[in-house]
Amino acid sequence: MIHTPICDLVGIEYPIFQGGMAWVADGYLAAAVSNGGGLGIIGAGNAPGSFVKEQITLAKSLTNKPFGVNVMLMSPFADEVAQVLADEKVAVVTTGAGNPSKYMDLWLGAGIKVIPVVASVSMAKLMTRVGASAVIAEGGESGGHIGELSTLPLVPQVCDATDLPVIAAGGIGDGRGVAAAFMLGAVGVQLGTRFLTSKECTVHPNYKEKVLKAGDLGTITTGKRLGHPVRSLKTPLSRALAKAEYSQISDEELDAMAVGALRLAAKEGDIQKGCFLAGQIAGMVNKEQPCAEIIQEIFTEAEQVLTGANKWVR
Ligand code: TUI
Repeated sequence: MIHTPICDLVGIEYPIFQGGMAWVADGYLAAAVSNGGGLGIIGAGNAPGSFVKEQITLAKSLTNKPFGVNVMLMSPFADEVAQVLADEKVAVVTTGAGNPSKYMDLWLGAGIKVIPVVASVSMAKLMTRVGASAVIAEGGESGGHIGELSTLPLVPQVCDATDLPVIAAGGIGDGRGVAAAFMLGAVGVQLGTRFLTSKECTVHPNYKEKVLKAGDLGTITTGKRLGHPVRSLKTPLSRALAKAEYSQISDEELDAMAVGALRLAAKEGDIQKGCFLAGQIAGMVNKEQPCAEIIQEIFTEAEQVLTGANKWVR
């Protein structure tokens, strides 16, 4: 059995978090992951505080286990969402796409464990200084907004830079990836894309189908010119965005091409105009499974891999 300090820190059975995917990770998915023994996480994305509060109420009605909420720091509603989380005293807050320092006093004062996503050593050091409980080191293999580094070089460098527990994310899709993360010094993992295709995930069926059918080269990164690179599935929209990036169109026009596209993918399943965020492990998932089964399967495999890890050593 794999048991690490992150299990005790947040009160979970298996050291696995479900990524707080914007427009995808609702209270229903978060509760299913928490009931399966991991840490379910509601994705606040660009939603207002009232929506996040509803999802917390839904999750609380479906599980007695701890769950978390991810704050997308580029959201125009980040301030009000931050206050809702303090009022609701959620067990864990994770953050993404920025620096959460200004909310630390509020959250720590409410007794919340704050676990920011970091994409660099400098951000890991800063989060250590401002009182984070752990950090999630997320490599650019992941879906959505990504940093510069890949998981393999990022995780050990973050582990060397902080005494906090480190959770690895980006490019982890099965037990082999989990075992690899532990080899790099992580004490937990966060998976997004693998849970997007779970039975309990309420995202539009077209989104799940596109992820399940994607191959190894099924994703593309766009948005670098605007300063926020994003990984998504290859679709008519993402191909058009990739092409437009090297054209003469203005930054404003480029930005406008993607407005509302995430909602169109997640809620309408719009194959033409939707933006289907997904990580590189999309090529590794080919069936819809219950969250509890995903967690069991991953840790059974990780244990086998770790037990036999010395098979080449003579
Ligand atoms: O946040 C994510 N993934 C996301 S957010 C999102 S919504 C969105 N949609 C379109 C454009 C932008 C966002 C979809 N996917 N992952 C966590 C993550 N955080 N990855 C990288 C970072 C990160 C980057 C820079 C964290 C901190 C950071 O600090 C920079 C600074 O100095 O503020």
